[in-house]
Amino acid sequence: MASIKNTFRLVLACILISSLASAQTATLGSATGIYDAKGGVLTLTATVIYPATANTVGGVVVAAGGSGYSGLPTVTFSGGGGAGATATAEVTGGAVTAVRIVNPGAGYTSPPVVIFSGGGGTGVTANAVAILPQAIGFLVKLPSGWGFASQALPVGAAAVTSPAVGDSTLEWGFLSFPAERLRWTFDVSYPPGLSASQVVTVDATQSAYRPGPLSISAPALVLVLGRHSADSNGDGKIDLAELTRVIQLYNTRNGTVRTGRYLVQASGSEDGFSIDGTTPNIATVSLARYHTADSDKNGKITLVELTRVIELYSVRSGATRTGAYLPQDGTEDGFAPAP
Ligand SMILES: [Ca+2]
Ligand SMILES: [Ca+2]
Repeated sequence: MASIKNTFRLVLACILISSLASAQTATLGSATGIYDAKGGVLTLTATVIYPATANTVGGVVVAAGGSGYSGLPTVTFSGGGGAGATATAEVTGGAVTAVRIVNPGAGYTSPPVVIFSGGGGTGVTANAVAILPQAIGFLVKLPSGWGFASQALPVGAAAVTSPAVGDSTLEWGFLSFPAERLRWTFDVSYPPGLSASQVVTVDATQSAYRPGPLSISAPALVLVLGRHSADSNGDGKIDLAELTRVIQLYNTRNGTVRTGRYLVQASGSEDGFSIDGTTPNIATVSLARYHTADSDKNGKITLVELTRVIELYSVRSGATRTGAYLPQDGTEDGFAPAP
């Protein structure tokens, strides 16, 4: 019995070592990496990749060594839902004393049956130990004002814990999931009027496959403001027609006074805004969202703000005016010239 116990300990040690050494990742992605100043809904993708040892045969425990073995019996595996596992037997004193895994295989969802053939002896029995997934967690923290909207889980996955609509801390827990990796998408809503980069964080300690390494890498997802309000056609450049539209907003008058006032117009205008010729210059207004050019967000385009748009319009590449811009945190409008 002592040798069987030693073998069992050795197998457990091998399982532990291989689990700790294998990698897993928990990542959050966005197809575009950008959001819109108008507010809206973004689809994010969560992915958990399991350790290389998941769903493999991690070891074999010899239950009875048998007797009469003059050569090494051939070891094969049957069932268990997977394939590819191979192993060799060790014989001492006519009995099988150990089975060494050569290839752990893949896709096992339960321990396969261990079959011995040949070697001249009889009576050996052994049990395979499969390394099986147990649980997956995933925890995401959204920026202020963002909220969970909906999700689409893949076939073969069922969440026992899921976020509710409007949650800003999103937690998932899975007890069943496909082999190798779990990937799903979920939609989050975000408010209008944002300007700086938005950071969605993944809690690495909560976003992991168990059993698995104790710490994993789970980088934050940074989303940048994708489009200047003046860039009506969304090509990353301010052209003359787009600049002219901002000048039109700048020239808004209330009577004889130039106010530069504008209003949000959900549809029917090229930039989602319209001229406000009725609000007096001195009135204080609050809009549902603001034109990117209106960097102090007071509902009015001033000369300084118009000048900034002209600066972006005037960006050159060599001798050619391009009007190209890029998202840039820390500037008055969240953008910078892209020469
Ligand atoms: Ca444009
Ligand atoms: Ca303003």
